[in-house]
Amino acid sequence: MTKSIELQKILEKFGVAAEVELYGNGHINETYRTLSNDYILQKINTNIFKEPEKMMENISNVTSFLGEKLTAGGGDPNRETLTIIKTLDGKNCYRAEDGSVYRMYKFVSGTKAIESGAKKEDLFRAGQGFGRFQRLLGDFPADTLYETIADFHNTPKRVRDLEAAVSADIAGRRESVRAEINFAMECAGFASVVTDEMEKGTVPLRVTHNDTKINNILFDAKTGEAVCVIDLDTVMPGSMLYDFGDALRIGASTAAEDETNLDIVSFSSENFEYFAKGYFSEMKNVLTEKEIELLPFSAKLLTYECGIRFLTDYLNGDTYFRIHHEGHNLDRARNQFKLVRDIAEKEEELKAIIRTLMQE
Ligand code: ADP
Ligand code: GN1
Ligand code: MG
Repeated sequence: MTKSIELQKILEKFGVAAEVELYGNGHINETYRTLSNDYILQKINTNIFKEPEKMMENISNVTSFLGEKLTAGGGDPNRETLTIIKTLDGKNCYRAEDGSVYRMYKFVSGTKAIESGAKKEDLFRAGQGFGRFQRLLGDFPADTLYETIADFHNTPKRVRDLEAAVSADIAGRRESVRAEINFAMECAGFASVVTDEMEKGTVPLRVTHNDTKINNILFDAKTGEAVCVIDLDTVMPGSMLYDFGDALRIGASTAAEDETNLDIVSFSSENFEYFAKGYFSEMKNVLTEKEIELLPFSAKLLTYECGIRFLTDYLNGDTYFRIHHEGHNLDRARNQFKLVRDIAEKEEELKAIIRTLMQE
């Protein structure tokens, strides 16, 4: 069966007949849009998400909860949160005979995703958008959430995964990335800062998104306002520091995540400031002292964590993140490590920005 016929058969399960094309730049799922721009069809990556039905139940519960809050606040749930299109037999996703799993969402129209090169205004709006998302989920019953990926932001565990990949050297690439491995290990000392504070209780567990890269929030194509937080696969209990830091990883970078000219890769303190301003407009009064203190650090931690995940995947032979060319994961890792160095140099400046914003 050709891909197109195969997809038509899948679409029928959702009661939709339409032409589709590949869409978006996600690293995990396979995303299609209908040419009519009505629907998004996604093939869920079941190597990563082992129990997609349970994950979809999380997403269904979270989007229903958000929908009610948005309606109560005069918002538009059809635009401001994802809407699942169920299969004709009432399920949140369709499991084909070969085990592949598909889901469908309403296409959030009149919006754009920002992949890189975000401006400070975009960062303010992204901060508002992700902040609002967390605020609205502040009283969501966290214990009802299924953990879609265990230890997702457990950075010390990510370091151990890297060590295991280095030892196994399954793709025979270890010697070519000695410098990167050494850098990763030199930084490992700060990997446990957030998990340690969470154990102490100074950084509380909240319902968080856990994958706040800037293309996981859609902006109004005309006004530029943040409209809808998408990619809800990893909504789980976590720290707000994960969401704050991860959003800045690409949002405050002066270049794309896979830019290989590292001279043009740096961390914009101005974008950091604007993101924090937007985030504070929703969450300032909710944060603990420790969370506030660790905001600048979170950008470094999450960038480091992502860098070591790319490096680990490179060593493992590129089995996790979608790549578009040989060495893509290594390019991404080097890029993230350049940013880590830059954030480290700017950490005092970033702390001063937060102090000033706290006084406003
Ligand atoms: P991945 O897990 O692979 O990152 P995403 O769910 O983030 O998959 O989708 C990939 C891209 O598809 C997004 O960055 C966005 O550009 C686009 N997209 C996803 N869902 C929608 C939607 N409901 N409406 C419009 N665009 C969407
Ligand atoms: C993946 O799914 P996507 O492309 O929005 C990854 C994130 C990484 C990011 C790096 C489930 O995000 O954790 O930070 O790539 N998502 C998952 O760009 O692993
Ligand atoms: Mg995504």
